[in-house]
Amino acid sequence: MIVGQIAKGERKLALANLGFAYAAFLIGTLCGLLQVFIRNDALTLPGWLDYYQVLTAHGLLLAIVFTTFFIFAFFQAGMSRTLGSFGRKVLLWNWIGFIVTSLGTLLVVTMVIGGQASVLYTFYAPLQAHGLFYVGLALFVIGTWIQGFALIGHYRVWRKQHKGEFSPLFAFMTVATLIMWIIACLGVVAAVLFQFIPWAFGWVEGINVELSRSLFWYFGHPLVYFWLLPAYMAWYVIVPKILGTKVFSDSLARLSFVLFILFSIPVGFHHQLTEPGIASFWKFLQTVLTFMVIIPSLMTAFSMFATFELRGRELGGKGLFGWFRKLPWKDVRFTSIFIAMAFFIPGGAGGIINASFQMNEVIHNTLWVVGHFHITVGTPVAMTFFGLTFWLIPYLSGRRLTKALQKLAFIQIISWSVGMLLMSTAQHVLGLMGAPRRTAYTGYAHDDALAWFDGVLSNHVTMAVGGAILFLSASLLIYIVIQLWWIAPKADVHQAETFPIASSDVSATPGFLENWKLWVGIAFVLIAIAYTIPLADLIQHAPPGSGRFQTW
Ligand code: HAS
Repeated sequence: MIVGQIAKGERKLALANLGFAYAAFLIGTLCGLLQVFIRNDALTLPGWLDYYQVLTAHGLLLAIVFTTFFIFAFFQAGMSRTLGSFGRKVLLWNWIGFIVTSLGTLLVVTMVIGGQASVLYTFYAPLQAHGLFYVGLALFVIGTWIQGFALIGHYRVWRKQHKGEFSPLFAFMTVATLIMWIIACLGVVAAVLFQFIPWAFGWVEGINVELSRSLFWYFGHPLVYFWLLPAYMAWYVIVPKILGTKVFSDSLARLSFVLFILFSIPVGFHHQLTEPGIASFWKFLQTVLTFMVIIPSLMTAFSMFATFELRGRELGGKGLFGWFRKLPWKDVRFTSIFIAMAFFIPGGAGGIINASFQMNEVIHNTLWVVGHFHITVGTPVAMTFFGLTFWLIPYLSGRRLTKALQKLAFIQIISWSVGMLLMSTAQHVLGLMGAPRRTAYTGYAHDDALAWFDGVLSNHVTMAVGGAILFLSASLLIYIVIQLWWIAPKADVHQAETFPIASSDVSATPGFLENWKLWVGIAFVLIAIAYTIPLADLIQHAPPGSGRFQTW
């Protein structure tokens, strides 16, 4: 086996996850293309296909399926690379988890395509999907838990064999992300098992709508960090290696992940600031905690700037910004991720606006929010995953990113950036003017409303042009993936792609950062403070449960 390569079992497993991820990506982006044209009034769907069906498929396939399968591929390959080969048991449980996750996904997608579940990815009650849609969701989560626990098991074995040592940064970050994911899913599992399934199968008559939404958002906000943290792992651990340097600060990196475990969960009410049934005090408390979860992202930004500047100066960059020119711009593995980071500056600033109580009144339920998530999950996260794809697939398939493919990769990331810039800017501006989200184009009969769409950027055409460029870019990416997987030339020993992991100096890292019991304990205390009373209120003072609505 080539040095730094991982065992065949893990390679197959990671590739299986990637295959699922990119199949979902292709269908999901096609749904996105349909949507922008429908909203632009340029396309009318045939009677058997509904706008909300397409929107549900788009959100689920891209935000949930593409991300989750990609993340597990990255974790499995990286854990095997940094902690050593999986034992038989770990590998088997990972496969079982993968199969359960896939079965759940197929069930969910079948229900959506069959027109039984046009409830969007937030599946808000009282919209009601077929019971099997919720069963599929439960299987999906259980499958990820199985894979997650198998990876944590691998880490535990390593720690037993390496008493007193810090785990490699990649493994530490994987475990932190999985811990957050497992705690976060408790909310959605409770809602699906105890509320949605009994209600959808007709075992109980009504559903407590506000409770189900609160349990969803208990999960829904950390969900966005489940997407973000693997991207941060690439920024902290992979990017410095590509630059030829080490991690800026091991303790800063570990602390930022610990802060995500603590503060990413007790903040879900910032998605419900306009909803009744939750007292203002609890909304305020969770808004304050939301501002706490911004801190680890600011620490990450600081760490990235420091890495770039220090390395650029080492390479001879002079003056205030001379270091900038010394960065490896011709390497698509770096440039893709840099662009991803740059998009997160307005993306993160938008998040801070959303979280600000009064400003949320202006943007809530408007296209602004759609713009926001396209420049958070849709670019910083997705484009980091593209950047990883350019070396991860060759690493797993034993092929090479040739010069010609690298050129195509550049076209792909640039077209994605242009498409996203056009589309998300139009969405932000239209949202500020009041254009609603989660609706098909309604014709906007009123003159004042029609005037929103006269601006250069504030019109649905810009959005549609952006969406079309994005779809072309997505198709190009699929072409590159196919090439790297099956067609590009095989790499010999000298050309073989490596899994780039930067070295990280742990000499000043305090031991308590790897004390999981401490962090999980504090996380549960914060969750109890933020959620016990408001959830108890929602249960105790519940209105009569709502009946079922199917609007499609
Ligand atoms: Fe958000 C709604 C608040 C981050 C995703 N968010 C959403 C929804 C999604 C989403 C999907 O408070 C819609 C949900 C739905 O369907 O209803 N969001 C925040 C806050 C943050 C935040 C405070 N969101 C994200 C991330 C997401 C994501 C990350 C996906 C991955 N969000 C909200 C709120 C709502 C919301 C409200 C509800 C709105 C409503 O009313 O419906 C923070 O985590 C952001 C902190 C980030 C920063 C940026 C740091 C910058 C970095 C880059 C450094 C760059 C470098 C490159 C080094 C402070 C790390 C240098 C380059 C140069 C060119 C110089």
